[in-house]
Amino acid sequence: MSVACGIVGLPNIGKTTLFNAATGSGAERANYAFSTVEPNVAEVDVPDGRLEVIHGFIETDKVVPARVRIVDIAGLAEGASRGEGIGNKFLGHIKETDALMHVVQCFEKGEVAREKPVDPRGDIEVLELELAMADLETVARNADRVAKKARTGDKEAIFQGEVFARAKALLEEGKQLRSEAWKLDELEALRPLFLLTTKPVLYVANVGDDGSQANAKVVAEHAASVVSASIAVCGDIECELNSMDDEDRAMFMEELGIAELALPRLLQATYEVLGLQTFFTAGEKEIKAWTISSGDTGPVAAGKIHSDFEKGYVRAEVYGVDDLVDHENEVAIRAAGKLRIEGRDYVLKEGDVCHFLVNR
Ligand SMILES: Nc1nc2c(ncn2[C@@H]2O[C@H](COP(=O)(O)OP(=O)(O)O)[C@@H](O)[C@H]2O)c(=O)[nH]1
Ligand SMILES: [Mg+2]
Repeated sequence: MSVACGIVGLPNIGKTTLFNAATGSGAERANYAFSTVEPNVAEVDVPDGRLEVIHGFIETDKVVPARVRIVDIAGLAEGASRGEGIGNKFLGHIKETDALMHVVQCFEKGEVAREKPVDPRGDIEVLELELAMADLETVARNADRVAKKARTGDKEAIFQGEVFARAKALLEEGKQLRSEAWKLDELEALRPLFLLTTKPVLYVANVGDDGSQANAKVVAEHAASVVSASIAVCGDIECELNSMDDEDRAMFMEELGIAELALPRLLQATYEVLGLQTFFTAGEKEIKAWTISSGDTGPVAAGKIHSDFEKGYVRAEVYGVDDLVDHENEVAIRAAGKLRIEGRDYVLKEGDVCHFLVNR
């Protein structure tokens, strides 16, 4: 199952525009393969130049990038958590995602006029309060459930009750649970609740063509203050660039001083906030990018390919993409002593190319 990322934010601030820009929906898009699962769900290839570098040296039938699922979550207006309007239905969609992209309006002149001046910090607060209130409802319901069991002396239920009580108190203050220090067993207790405010968040400052640098700075400062990441993107320009052919796009990007499209940066930042990294397998059938968590060991990585591989893992032969560039093929890498043999405890490095040897 690929990593899933939910786009959240107040209404009319460019969520759907960003979704379209990122997924190529509504435009002919040759650069990034995507498939629309539902109107608001798309799977996008994670652009990774290293795949083509590897392909430059190793013949293969197909090149398979990693994929990220992006969900455009509408309906999160102020009051959504109280079930006003269509909010609650959409809160359900966010639960299934691994991370949130919180889009914040930084552009000054939208087509939909705002009642108040653009206020990134205020907007972030309003939306995060909605997320906290939605979580509060979930936590309170579950606290009632485990309280009954705790009265029978059930140790697990007693522990869960304590964790839920602490979460409830924090949410009542409007706090985001991800900002709290939780122990591993406490996180385990919270995990089945799929709480929104525990998900890692990437703040996306939607800056528009007027620059809006001051507003973007406010978003960046907020992100830094809560130890999260932020990124500035111009949603509507990206969307327009997406509808062009390669030649026009290159010309406009040069004219506008845009060095690269936002999607690779967005996905890279998402990987970072999620603590994810990539490893590759390369053979004559396919060259493929796989997603793992930072700190994952050889057996865990092998288990991504086939669940049996985790238990059957014997060792891995590992090299870096740079080694391939230097030596041009695996035989030469081995001859140069650069092919590493790694056991069960090996912690993968970003961009490792691996052959796993497994007992089946
Ligand atoms: N000026 C400007 N307008 C934008 C930008 N991104 C979105 N908009 C406008 O904001 C309005 C709402 O956009 P939409 O993506 O539908 O917002 P959503 O409700 O958050 O999904 C549309 O009229 C867009 O044209 C931007 O980067 N700059
Ligand atoms: Mg929308």
